[in-house]
Amino acid sequence: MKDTKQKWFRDAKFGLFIHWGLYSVLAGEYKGQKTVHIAEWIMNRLDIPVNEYEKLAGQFNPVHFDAEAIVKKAKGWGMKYIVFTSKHHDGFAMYHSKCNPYNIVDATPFKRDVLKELQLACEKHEMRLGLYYSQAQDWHDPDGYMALKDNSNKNFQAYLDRKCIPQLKEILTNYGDIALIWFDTPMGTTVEQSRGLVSLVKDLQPNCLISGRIGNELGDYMSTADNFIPLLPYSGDWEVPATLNDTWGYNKDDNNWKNPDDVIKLLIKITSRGGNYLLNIGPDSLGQVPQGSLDILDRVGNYVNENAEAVFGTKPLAVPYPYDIDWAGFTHKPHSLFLHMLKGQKRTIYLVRIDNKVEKVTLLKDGESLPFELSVNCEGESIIEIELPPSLQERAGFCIAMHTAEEEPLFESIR
Ligand code: FHN
Repeated sequence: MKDTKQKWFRDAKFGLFIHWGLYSVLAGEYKGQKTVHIAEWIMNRLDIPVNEYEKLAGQFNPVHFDAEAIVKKAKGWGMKYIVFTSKHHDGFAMYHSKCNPYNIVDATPFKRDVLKELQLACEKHEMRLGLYYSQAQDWHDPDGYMALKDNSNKNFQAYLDRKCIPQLKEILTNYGDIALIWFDTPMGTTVEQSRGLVSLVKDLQPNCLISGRIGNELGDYMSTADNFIPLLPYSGDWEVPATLNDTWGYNKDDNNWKNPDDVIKLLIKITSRGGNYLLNIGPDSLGQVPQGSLDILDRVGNYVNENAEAVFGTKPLAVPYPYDIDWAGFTHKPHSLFLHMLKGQKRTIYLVRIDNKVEKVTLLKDGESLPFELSVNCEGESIIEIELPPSLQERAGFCIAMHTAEEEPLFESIR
């Protein structure tokens, strides 16, 4: 079990991932060829030579980038942290790196340190900032790993010494408090190399968390596979990185946006199993966040804000209930059991074999009391029946709070 020993991470539940880099210039298409894979992988998937890909820097001029607007949006959606790609697999630094000129300040006409802007905006709006850093894959450095290609002749340690370690020092020294470093795809990183990176991070910023994808079981918390939600609660600290369409980096042709109700459902599933949901946006080459993602996040943020009490700082249930039901999710805090209605129901809701003395049932968003009855059914099971008022029947996206005399919820199933 992974334990960050940091309450903020365990309570956070909801964060914003930002995948942004040179790949946004291509937006999924290079010389008339479209990538069918995630757009930030276009250099690898379409075998774009380094000296060709590098030229994108000369065209990267994201004049509409507005760090503060993004941070304010994230705050408004109820998110508690932001994770930004300081360097993705393509090797291009999205900050002013002094040890490598392949970066947004030295290599583009834009010349602005967007990470510095993000740091200042996060500080202003009290938002935690985490940094994604691709520690193993670097398609620009001749000795960085490149997935799906031959890496046998690479001197990976030379790349670590020459680029990865100096850049990590920069991002951990020049950008204020970094809440976490989001390492990714460790590939052939040895235990010793991973340990070296961990010590480097902790020496410079002892409170900075390290994602599970440092590899070699050395992370502070578990990162699930992309868009993967464990079926059952997982004790310890963990996070699901997830997309809102089918790519992380911007792809002009990907409009396969998730339904906001489904995203709410996923958020509650993750929260009810004890994890955090790190939801991605991929700004375009002008720095604009795609409208499709803004629309979804506005809707999700609405649910989160209306029901913040039942999302943040909550715990998963200690008692098992059927986690495969798709219309309800549960979270709890001492003396409160929260029932998230994820799909419309046109009937009375029953919690069965309930051993709680329920004192009050309310609609969380406005405190309206809902009628309920504690009784024993013909099978001799103690039940609570909650009658949905007509206005809530067949509706999804609301939360019912049950106030209980006991600290912990005690029931076996829901019908
Ligand atoms: O290869 C990356 C991918 O581009 C993206 O950054 C995701 C985010 O979790 N991580 C890797 C694949 O799992």
